[in-house]
Amino acid sequence: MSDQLLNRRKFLTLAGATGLGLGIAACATPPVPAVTQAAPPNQEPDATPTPDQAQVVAEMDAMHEQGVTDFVKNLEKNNEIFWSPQMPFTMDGDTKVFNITMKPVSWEIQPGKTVDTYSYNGIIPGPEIRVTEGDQLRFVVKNELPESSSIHWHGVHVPNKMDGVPYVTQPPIKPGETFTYEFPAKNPGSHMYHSHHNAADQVTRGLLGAFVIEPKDKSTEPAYDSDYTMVLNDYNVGLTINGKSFPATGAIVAKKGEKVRVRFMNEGLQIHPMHLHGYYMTVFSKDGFDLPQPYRADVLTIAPGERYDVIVQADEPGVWAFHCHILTHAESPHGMFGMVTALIVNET
Ligand SMILES: [Cu+2]
Repeated sequence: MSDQLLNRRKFLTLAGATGLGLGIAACATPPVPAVTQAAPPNQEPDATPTPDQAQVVAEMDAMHEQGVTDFVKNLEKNNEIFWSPQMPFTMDGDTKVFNITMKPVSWEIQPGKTVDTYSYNGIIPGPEIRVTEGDQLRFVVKNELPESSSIHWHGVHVPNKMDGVPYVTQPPIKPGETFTYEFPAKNPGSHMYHSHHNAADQVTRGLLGAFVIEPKDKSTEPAYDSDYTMVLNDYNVGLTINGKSFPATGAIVAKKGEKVRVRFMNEGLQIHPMHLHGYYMTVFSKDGFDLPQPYRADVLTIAPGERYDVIVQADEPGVWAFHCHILTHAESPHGMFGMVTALIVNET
């Protein structure tokens, strides 16, 4: 995908051509100059800022600009980790064997903001599990955390004793212990895996990841050229997409005409209405089940635990903001932050 990445100059050209800077400025809350004296009737009050107010405006705008500049400057580097790698496996006969270690990690959410937290195999989200319907799967799960845990395969149809809920279907995996899960990949779709022990804390600390079962017969799905997963989170590691907060987020980079598939997954504690500027998303699947009738939306609200699959037909070149529309999750007087990314559509 790196050959699709914009270099900085191209991005800036696009940003200028598409009014990215103007769009962002328009989203900010401009400081309202104080009216010190009532204007005569039917006359506009004098909105000319005083020198002090102009200084405030300049400082606020500079902070907004800095965020976008950092996002652009680091986009290529950020994209290398923003889009989760797939979890490697080995074969034991016909069984795909995955090793998952639950362990502490020092995780950088954005430059200058690093948290000591939990992970699967050292990254947040954990590596994406991607298998094919009908595969036989084994997960060898080792606990190197200072507390017990378990893994629940959210949305995946498993035998009851593999469901990963301590004291309901298994004992907790205590520190230092290993537990093995084994089941076939039965139902295709966009699913998740996460802790089901002290979950409000553990999941939002980073014990979460995507679990995609591709259908054996791909003709059952809409056509697409590229496939991106966005895991949303909002508590212990903050307002993040794929474990990162703007401007440390990456972006979808597409060629004009490309059909982009996006899989939204909410592992947080709040709803997140994800809004794509300039486009509509064709929503065709919820929780791994194809909808009887796809529908179009430019804001798609994803509740905790939900997954949605959409297709975006990338026809209009430019840099398009793509963010949670709870605005306290996306923009402050200091500029954009948190759950903000972009769809970047190149001419070629
Ligand atoms: Cu949100």
